[in-house]
Order: sequence, then structure tokens, then C-alpha cells
Amino acid sequence: MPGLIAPSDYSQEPPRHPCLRINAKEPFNAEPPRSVLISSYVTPVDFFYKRNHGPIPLVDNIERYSVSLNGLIENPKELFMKDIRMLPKYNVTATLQCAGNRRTAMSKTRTVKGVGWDVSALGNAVWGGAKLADVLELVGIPKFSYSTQKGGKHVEFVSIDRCKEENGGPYKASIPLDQASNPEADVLLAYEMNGEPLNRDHGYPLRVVVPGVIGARSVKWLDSISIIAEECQGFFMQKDYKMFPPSINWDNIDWSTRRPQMDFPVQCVICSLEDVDHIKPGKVTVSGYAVSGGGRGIERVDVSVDGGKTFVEATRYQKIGAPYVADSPSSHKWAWVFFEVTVDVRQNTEIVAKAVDSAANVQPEKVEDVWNLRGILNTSWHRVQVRVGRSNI
Ligand SMILES: Nc1nc2c(c(=O)[nH]1)N[C@H]1C(S)=C(S)[C@@H](COP(=O)(O)O)O[C@H]1N2
Ligand SMILES: [Mo]
Repeated sequence: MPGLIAPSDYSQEPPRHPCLRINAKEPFNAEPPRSVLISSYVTPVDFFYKRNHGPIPLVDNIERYSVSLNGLIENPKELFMKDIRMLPKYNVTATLQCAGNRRTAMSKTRTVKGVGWDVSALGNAVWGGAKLADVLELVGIPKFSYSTQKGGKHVEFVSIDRCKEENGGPYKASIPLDQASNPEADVLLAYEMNGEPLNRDHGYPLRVVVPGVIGARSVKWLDSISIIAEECQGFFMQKDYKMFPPSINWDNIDWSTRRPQMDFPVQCVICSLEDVDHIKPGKVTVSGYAVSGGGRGIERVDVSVDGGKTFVEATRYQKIGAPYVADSPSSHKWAWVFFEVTVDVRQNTEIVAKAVDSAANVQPEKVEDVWNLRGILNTSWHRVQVRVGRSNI
């Protein structure tokens, strides 16, 4: 597309913050340290995880950049940035989480395929942009549509980055039309992140943000939107990001048996302690994040200091000083919740955290129960080992 360019190598990557932990260099995949992740409720752009499948695209002329809307619609259209900026602007606070978050821990029980991630392959941002439902109206698709007259039932987002999984073709994904055309689903074509224009790593000049859904569907560097009859047939919808049971291995896998993963399940992680941490005996603050998919709130976060035998409830908050109530209109429904509890630790032990969402969904106790060959959606109870000594090491 004129305006947006996909480099074929990594010689034109943007600068990145030195505190990021790099899990893969080319394509660039990195996450912040745990303590940095929970130092701010809205994640600063520099510390927001970066998950890429190819070199970062470049814009040579923003005036010429446009998104084409095509497929099973009456009047295909080219939309320029000014057309998208003319629509009402929304700011949606939403947590983006990679399905591979916590993959490294899953790999420890049995090897999985994929980039290793600790617990910070997610971040919470204020995304600014137009609602996809408003954009679709520009091509004659009314709000709350399940199908177009020509039989379109899915909305496919196509980028321009070159991914080896797509044999050098662009990254793409789709969501159902009824979600895309529902203004309450808050799907955005975002041009801002935390009040600033998107930067190159996060999709400049325009990206999709699908709140409550695994990050893989929030396509960056948007080039075109196609209204199609069946879901997108791209690699990342059909041959990746699907949840298989632990019995499936690379010899017996049949990708067609499972649906592409959309909503993410309830998740919670302790970020104030490392996997193995050394502390002084006495009071310890246990804090971290909890988040669920589909707009479900966090009803409870339980913390144990005896390896999961007994639990106490942690305090939850989104705004300091204001009590958080799951699913209340005053809460950020698409955003994570921070939790905190002070516990007394006198001897070496395992500290555990688990959350319950507003649909009473719970996290699995053991990682083995959700192990899958691609290592996605590790939402098992989060466990850290503490070693108690007289002095803080
Ligand atoms: N065009 C494009 N969009 C993409 C990707 C990509 O590689 N290319 N990665 C996806 C995945 S797997 C995730 S988790 C999120 C990461 O977004 P971020 O890098 O802004 O954190 O972007 C998604 N959108
Ligand atoms: Mo991802």
C-alpha cells in the first residue's frame, strides 16, 4: 500500500528501552521486568511488551497511507487517516495479553514450541481511535450486523509485515462481524497509545485493538480490512493460537479440529517477587495483576503462603484510593486489576496467587492440566519460592 512499507530485513528497527528483557532479537520480542510491569497501572509505551513476527514496517508518506475496505460489501472504499480521525474518537483502557504469556514456565514441565515469555507479555494502555463499528458503517454495514447482504460474516485485518510463518506474506487475523459491528465490544482502529501517536513497534500509523481477546487478533500496521464469509485462513488463525489438550503432540495434531482462540481466560500473577526470591523474615507485600477476557471483571484474588493449602483474600484496585467492584460501570471492564496483600513469612515456603473472574471462572491448579504443545494460555496458579534469611540477599 502506498505510504506503508515492509522492510525485508532488520536494519531499520526502531530504538527500544534498555530495561526490556529480549526473548528473541529478530523478530523483536521483549518484555519488561516484573517490578517495572506493576510500577504503573497504565503501562508506559517504552515498557509495553513487544511481540512481532517480522521486521517493523515504516511509513514513508502518511498523507498517502490508506486502509482499503473490501470483500463482501456493496461499496468498497479507501480510508485515509483524515477519514478515520473524522469519526468520533474513543479512549479505551484495555489490557493486551499475548497468548504465550508465561510460556517459559509451561515449558519446564514439558517442552513446548514458541518464544519463551516470563509473566510480562501483557500491558495495559489507553488506546485512542475510532470504533470499528463506526468504520464499518461507512461501507454500509449497520451496527449489530451478523452478516452482510453478500454473506460476509467475518472481518479480516491484513497487515504488510513479512512473516516467515506466512512464507513472507503479511500477518493477518479475523474476528466475527457481530463483534466487529457491536459498538459495545469496543473494537478500535487505534492511532494513539496513552495519548501519543502509536509508535512503530506498536503499529504506527493504525492498528486494531480487540479488547478481552488474545493479542494475536489485534493486528498492527493495518493495510486492509476484508469482509469475508469464513474466518481468516491465515497461519495465525488456523495453524497457531489454538488450545489443544495435553495428549496432543506434533505427530497426532490435526489443526482443523479446534477453533482459533479468541477470549483469554482468567489470569493472575505475582510481580513483586521473582520465581525464587530471598526475603527477610516478617511482613512481605505480595502484589501483581489479575485480568480476564471477554470484559469479565475480577471477583477475587486469593494468596497463599503455605503452597496453596490455605488462602487469604488480597485487595483489588484499578485506581488508588477507589474500591474496585467487578463489572461495575465505573470499572475499566477490559483492563487488568492490581492486587496487594501483606503476609507474614517466617520460613522458606511457596507463595501462590489465583484469581476468580465475575463468571466464577477459576485458574487451574497445575500447569500440567493445561499443558499444550504450543505453550499458550498458561493460567495455572502462579507460584513463587521464597527463601527466608536473616539478611536480605
Ligand atoms: N501485523 C502484526 N500484527 C500483530 C503481530 C504481528 O506480528 N504483526 N503480533 C500479534 C501478537 S501475537 C500480539 S500478542 C500483539 C502484540 O502487540 P504489541 O507488540 O503492541 O504488544 O500484536 C499482534 N498483532
Ligand atoms: Mo501474541
